[in-house]
Amino acid sequence: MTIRLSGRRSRSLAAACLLLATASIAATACSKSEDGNSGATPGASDQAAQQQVTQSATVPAGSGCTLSAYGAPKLDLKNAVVGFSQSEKEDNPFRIAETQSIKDEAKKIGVKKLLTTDAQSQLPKQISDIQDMLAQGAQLLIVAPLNSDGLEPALQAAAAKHVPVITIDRKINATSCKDYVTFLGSNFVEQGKRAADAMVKATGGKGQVAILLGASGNNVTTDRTKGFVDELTAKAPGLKIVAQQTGDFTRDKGQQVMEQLIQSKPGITAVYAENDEMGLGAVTALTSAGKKPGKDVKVVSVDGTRNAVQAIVDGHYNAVIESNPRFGPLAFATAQKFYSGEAIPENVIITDRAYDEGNAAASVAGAF
Ligand code: GZL
Repeated sequence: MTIRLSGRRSRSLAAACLLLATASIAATACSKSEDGNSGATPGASDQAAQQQVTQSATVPAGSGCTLSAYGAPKLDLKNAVVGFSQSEKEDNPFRIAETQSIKDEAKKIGVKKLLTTDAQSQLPKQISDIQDMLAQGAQLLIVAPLNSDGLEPALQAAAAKHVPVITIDRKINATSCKDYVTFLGSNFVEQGKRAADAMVKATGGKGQVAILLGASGNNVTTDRTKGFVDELTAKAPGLKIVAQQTGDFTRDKGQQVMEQLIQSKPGITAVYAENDEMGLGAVTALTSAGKKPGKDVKVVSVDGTRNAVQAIVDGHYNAVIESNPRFGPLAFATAQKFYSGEAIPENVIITDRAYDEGNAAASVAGAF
């Protein structure tokens, strides 16, 4: 069961909307277009744009996860020790913005102590990070999982101490309201679909496209690929996918893979990168090879980092679909609701924006 709630204005409104919506109160102030993902165009005023989530249904009575069903003790966040487990090293603006958002909201709420760790993209380290924070007394865990599988030892350690886990960013293959309370994140299939629509617009639906896949082992890569491939198959059979290779969500690997593809697939006229860092690496490779990214080779990616949106403004990038990492307000608002006894939906899906040549200049300040 998924719930969405829209509220662009301020983090407090988004949080208030979440509280209203999942208490099954008609939150017209928070409601927005049903699809939510129409991609409200960000404006320069969105400097501190918080996450938008769009309500698509009230929480049916008796569903969702409550504190008593989960079996955790009540907790006043102001007197709590909260642990945040980051998955990838913070040389990716997505990760930097995500961690900062958690820190900022913890400070705003006045959490007694926030513990933070970074697994440096290593699953064993994310497991030990979480176990270490539990040993340090963490009473609530917010986790950005590296992979969809493999966190069981950490989840079991949290359950043994009746410490709830809120997952953000990537979805884990585990049991909601037992191994974790809820998933807060984007609709990644939708992101892939929207990237394909942007690619069709940029290419006129013809040419040869290479896909720079994200890291393996997580639902983000799987879903962004599925969304893109299915939409292209349906909408633009004249746009042929000639290569799919992982760039591990990093700029260096994205550049390396693009350098190889330029040699092996010289007919490439478009690149879909499953995150901005790989897309920017591809731009470097294309430019070094004497090509004109954004012009003779179209580039579309996902995240919404400032560097990628600026590349649209500079003319060597074509479109970016946002994957908003600013989970702080929503994560803590969800925790506040959970501890107040409200039922939390299994999935809380955020609404992501989109950037192209029509809005990039006015919106780059709102990118991260
Ligand atoms: C998406 C997140 C992805 C980002 C990448 O929620 O998991 O991981 O899109 C990051 O930038 O590497």
